[in-house]
Amino acid sequence: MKKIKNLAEASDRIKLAVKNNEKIIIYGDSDADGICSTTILQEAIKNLGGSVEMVLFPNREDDGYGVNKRALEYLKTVPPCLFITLDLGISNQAAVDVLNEYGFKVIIVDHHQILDGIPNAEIVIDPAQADDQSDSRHLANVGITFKLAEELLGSDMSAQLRKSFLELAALATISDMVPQIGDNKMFIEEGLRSLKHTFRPGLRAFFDILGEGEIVSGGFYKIIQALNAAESIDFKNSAFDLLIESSKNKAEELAQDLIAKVNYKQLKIQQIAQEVERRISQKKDEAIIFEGDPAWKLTLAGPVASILYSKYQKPTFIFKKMDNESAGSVRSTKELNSVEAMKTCKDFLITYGGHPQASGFRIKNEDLAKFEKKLKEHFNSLKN
Ligand SMILES: [Mn+2]
Repeated sequence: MKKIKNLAEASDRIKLAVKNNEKIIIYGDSDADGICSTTILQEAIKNLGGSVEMVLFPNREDDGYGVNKRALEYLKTVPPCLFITLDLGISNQAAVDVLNEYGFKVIIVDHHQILDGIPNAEIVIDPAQADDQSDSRHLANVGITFKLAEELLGSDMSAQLRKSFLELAALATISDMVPQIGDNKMFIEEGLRSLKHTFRPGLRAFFDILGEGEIVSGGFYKIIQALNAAESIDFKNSAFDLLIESSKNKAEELAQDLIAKVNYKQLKIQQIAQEVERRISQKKDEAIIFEGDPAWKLTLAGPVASILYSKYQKPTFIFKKMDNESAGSVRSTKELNSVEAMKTCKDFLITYGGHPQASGFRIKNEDLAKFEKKLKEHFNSLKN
């Protein structure tokens, strides 16, 4: 099988940066896939004898997904430096132009669908690129990052380090709900097997708090939920802090805090889902579910959309309505491709992107009605 396009190039470029003592920044997404990818890459670079100057995660709720305006403002004075994105970036054409202007050298590592074109980065890894012949489109970002770590370290990757990376690859692969085939299946099987004996204090903490029995019978979902529960504040993320924590006591504290967040989040998700169900009870013939509210948290829109999508089997758009803009999450099927649907609205969407089955968007409130109407027309036309 062919290697992922630009994997070797990215590896060589990172090695060069380490050799030349270039500053390296990692900018990762704030979910389990982004956080686990970031942990693996940072530790791989450390094992090369290098170091990562700064690790950043966007606050999706307040500042938006991807390389957002606040990040660009924050990063202005940092270059020269190598800037690596993980699990985001492929839809950030304009932001990458700004990063280039500031003097960053950008490497994008992403697995989301390509929109209008590929950002003008020095190196772009995304198996969704048309000319990527690796057949790795099913990988979560963590799978790509694992392969990048293998490329970086080669035979210097000890068996123990490989296992430790596989544990993270397993958790994030399950979390991202990619098909459990090929390498994904291997990550999950080998990673979960190793997880029970993990040396990583941040993961060990869950076994100590919840008990091994509960975790194993729960399919490790408790850990995955916890890794997804942290919100990034000032570009920091406590789930990432947990994964890189070396003290057992501190790790238990952080894990405990995340578990409490999960419980609270579950309650909120149920409440919002019930509210949406109440609203759509009068709209049974509509082709889609399209609901928003100022009181709903953007970070809960995805889980709420997942619940409603699986119950009603309709493309589901759930959003938080803010003062001037709304932002939301979408769940649908591969056939009823949500990214393609939003492409028909790209002239008035501020941002959009993701996977056919799971995506997101940001829009001006004045365009919401037009958006809903166009989406309904689009999905109705697919039915006929
Ligand atoms: Mn991902």
